[in-house]
Amino acid sequence: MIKTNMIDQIAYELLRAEKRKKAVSKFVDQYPELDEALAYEVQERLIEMKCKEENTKRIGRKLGLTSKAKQEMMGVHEPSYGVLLESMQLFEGDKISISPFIHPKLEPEIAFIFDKELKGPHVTVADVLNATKYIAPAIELIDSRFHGFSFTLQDAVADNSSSSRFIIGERFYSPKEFDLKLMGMVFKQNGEVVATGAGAAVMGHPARAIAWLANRLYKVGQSIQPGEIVLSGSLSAAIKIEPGDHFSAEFDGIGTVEARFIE
Ligand code: OOG
Ligand code: MG
Repeated sequence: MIKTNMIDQIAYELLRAEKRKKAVSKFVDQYPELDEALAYEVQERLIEMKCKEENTKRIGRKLGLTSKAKQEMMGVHEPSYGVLLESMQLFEGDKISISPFIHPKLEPEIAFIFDKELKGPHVTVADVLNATKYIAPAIELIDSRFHGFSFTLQDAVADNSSSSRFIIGERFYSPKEFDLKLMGMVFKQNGEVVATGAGAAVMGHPARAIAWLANRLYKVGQSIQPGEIVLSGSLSAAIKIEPGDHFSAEFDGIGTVEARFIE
């Protein structure tokens, strides 16, 4: 198949899977030529299609597969990134219906909000902290469009790194007040602890994941823009959501973000 046809076809099938709530099989078997670079082209095409269809716009990025726990769970050895759209943002206090999703899971994350451009190729942890206006506690709802969350890195990249929705807690702090690698986190489902973690779970330091992103984006002529939100990756394994669930992710020093789900 001609390259552009393949890109359009995969992007179309992923968008249809999301809209119809019907998971698809991974694409690498059908398209062995789908390498990481092409997968990011699919992601770009998918995002253009979603922006049109949902009349929305880009507001940031997300990192995926940044923790050892997540990489082992998914059998991959490097992180991925995706795009956050305005239509994906939910707010604390919303009663979130799980009916639009295929098999939603939640992840506790630290969000970074930038007020300076962050441009590779040699971005460091210190550069990330200098460009960050605020950090905030966050929750990401992931919902892979692949059956049973079964995919290779290329499939997940094409699928915008399983992104679906996110919530940024309404407390904002300067990252300079904290040692983010030592920041502890307790994740509760209906009052019971289901996961714990520390910032260091994310590539040794959450800002290191952001530096990886900036340096990776440089290779495709892009950068992190002032005003953008970046989710730095889950501090623990993702937890499956059931209707009626109440989740809280409490971070040392920056407080708690909560999410409530209905049928
Ligand atoms: C890929 C996305 C993982 C994270 O924070 O690690 C992710 C997946 O596990 O489906 O968002
Ligand atoms: Mg995530």
